[in-house]
Amino acid sequence: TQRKKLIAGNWKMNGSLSANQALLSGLVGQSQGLVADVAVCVPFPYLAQAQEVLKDSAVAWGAQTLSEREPGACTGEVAASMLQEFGCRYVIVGHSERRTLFGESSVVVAQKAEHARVSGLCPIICVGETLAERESGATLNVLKSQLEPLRAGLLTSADFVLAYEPVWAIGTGKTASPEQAQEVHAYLRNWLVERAAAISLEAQQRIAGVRILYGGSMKPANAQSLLAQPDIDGGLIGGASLVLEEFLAICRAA
Ligand code: 3PY
Repeated sequence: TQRKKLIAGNWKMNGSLSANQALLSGLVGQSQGLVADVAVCVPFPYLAQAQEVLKDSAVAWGAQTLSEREPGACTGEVAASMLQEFGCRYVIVGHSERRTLFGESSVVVAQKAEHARVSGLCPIICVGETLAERESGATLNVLKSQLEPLRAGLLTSADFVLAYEPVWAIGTGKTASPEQAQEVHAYLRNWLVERAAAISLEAQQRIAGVRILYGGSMKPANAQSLLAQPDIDGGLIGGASLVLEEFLAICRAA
């Protein structure tokens, strides 16, 4: 299966109206001719701005989390249907910062992904191990337990993206080597195929199209070697997505 690569920026809690304007319009101006799909995941208050600037371009946009609950009495939360109204294509769920700083469990992450799916959004589901887990040889078991709660409906739809983000490589400047990343990506792909096969033949066939991104300090200097791996279908880009030239360089490497 040929999978089109996806480069998605994760702005995290960064940006301002004026800085975003420059970054987004620069992207629109310079993203012609890119082979990969490109997206930016911005803070909630900037979704309208992203929609306005990107609406006639090939660049998609999305959010960085959403509520696992139905709309209603839930102060401070944002529902999938609201993201959909702002034209979001993607929404990140279960980034390690959400898991560690806000206590999101894998069960909650799976609920969020399900809400996204039901509203027609494509969740970018993040998984990854800590340094201690890697060093104790627990990496694959940790990933498996993070994937386990994902619902059959989501797996059958195959309208989701997985992102492998080793926690020890997030915001640390450390990157998994292409071989380390490929090993994990191959495991994740295999998990998806086996799980989908247990659901239905249709699910098994569709799951081959699901993209698995690498995230964790991907930058122009290491993008090419990571993206050359057979099971790395793109990147979820932190810091480098805030710098137009760096983000574009990664997009061009894909
Ligand atoms: C990083 O690049 O550090 C990220 O966390 C991307 O999501």
